[in-house]
Amino acid sequence: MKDCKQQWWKEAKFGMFIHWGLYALLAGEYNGKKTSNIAEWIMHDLSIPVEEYEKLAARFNPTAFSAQRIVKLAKDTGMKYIVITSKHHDGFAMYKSQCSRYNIVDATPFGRDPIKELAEECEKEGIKLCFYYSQAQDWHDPNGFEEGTDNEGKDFRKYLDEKCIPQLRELLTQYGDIGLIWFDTPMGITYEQSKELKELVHSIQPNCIVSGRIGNDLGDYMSTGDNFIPLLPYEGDWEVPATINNTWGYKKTDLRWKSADKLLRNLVKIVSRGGNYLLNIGPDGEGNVPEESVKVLGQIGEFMRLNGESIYGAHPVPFYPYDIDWGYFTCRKGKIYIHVFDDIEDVYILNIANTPKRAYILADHTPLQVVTRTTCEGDSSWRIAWPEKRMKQIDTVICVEMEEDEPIFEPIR
Ligand code: FHN
Repeated sequence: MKDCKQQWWKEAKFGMFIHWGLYALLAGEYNGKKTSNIAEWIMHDLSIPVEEYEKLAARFNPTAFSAQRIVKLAKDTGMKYIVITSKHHDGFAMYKSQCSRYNIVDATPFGRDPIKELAEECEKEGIKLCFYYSQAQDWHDPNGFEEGTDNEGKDFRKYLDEKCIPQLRELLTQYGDIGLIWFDTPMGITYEQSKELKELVHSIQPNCIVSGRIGNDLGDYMSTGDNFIPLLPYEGDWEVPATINNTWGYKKTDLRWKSADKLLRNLVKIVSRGGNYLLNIGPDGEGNVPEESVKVLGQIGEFMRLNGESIYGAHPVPFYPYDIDWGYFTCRKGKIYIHVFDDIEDVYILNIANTPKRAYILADHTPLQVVTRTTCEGDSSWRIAWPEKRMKQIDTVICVEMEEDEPIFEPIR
């Protein structure tokens, strides 16, 4: 069972992923050819030669980028940490790197270090800054791995020593306290190499978490597959990395934006099963966050402002109802939160033997009556009726308070 040992991460529950790099300029299309895959893979998928892809740097001038706006967006959405691509598989560093001039400060007309700007803003706003770093795949470095190609004959050790390790050192020493390093696609990395990277991170910043995809099951927590939400609670610490449409990097033709309803259901579903939700935005080549993502995140933010208590630091309930079709449950000591997404007449909860002290709608504290009932077979239930008028919400959260020390339990059968 994974235990990342960092209380901030266990309580945060909701983070912002940012995929941003040179690929944002292409927005899914190169020389008239469109990629059918996720946009940040365009170099690989359309076999763009390194010397050609490199030329993008000379055109990359995302002057609309604003660390202040992005951090505010994360904060207003109720997200507690930001994980940004410091180097994705294309090998381009989105920060000032001393060990490779292939970086946003030295190779572009932009000349600014967005990671430094984000670090300053995150520090000011109390958001944890974290870095995505592609440790194994590097399509720019001749010795970095590339999926789907024969990596035979590459000197991966040389890549580790001359790029990966020095860059990780830079990231861990140039930008203050870092919440976590989000490693990805470990491919053929050996157990010893994953261990070496993990030890490197912890030797520089002992409290910095290492993501599940460092490889060889050495992560401090478990990352599920992209957009994969487990059916039942997993033990220990885990996180779902997820897209807001169907790509990570900006792709102008991908307009399949998930609705606020869908994203909120995902968040609540994940928290009700014990995980964290890392939801992505993909700024465009000018540094703008697509309007559609800003809009849905705004709606989630509204929910979080009124109902955050049912999410941050909340746990799964230790009893059955993962498969009710109208909503989900989260809890903390002395409180159960019933998340009602569908339009149901009244809320009927079976197989719960606690005695509620009081119940109310979390968003506006409207009191609710809970009728408890125990049959002669020993089945206990709660029935909660709605008030005559209620605020329209995607997820109406009912908070039921019980005795602080009373565990949540099923009736004896
Ligand atoms: O290949 C990457 C992909 O581009 C993206 O970064 C996602 C995020 O989880 N991780 C890999 C695929 O799982």
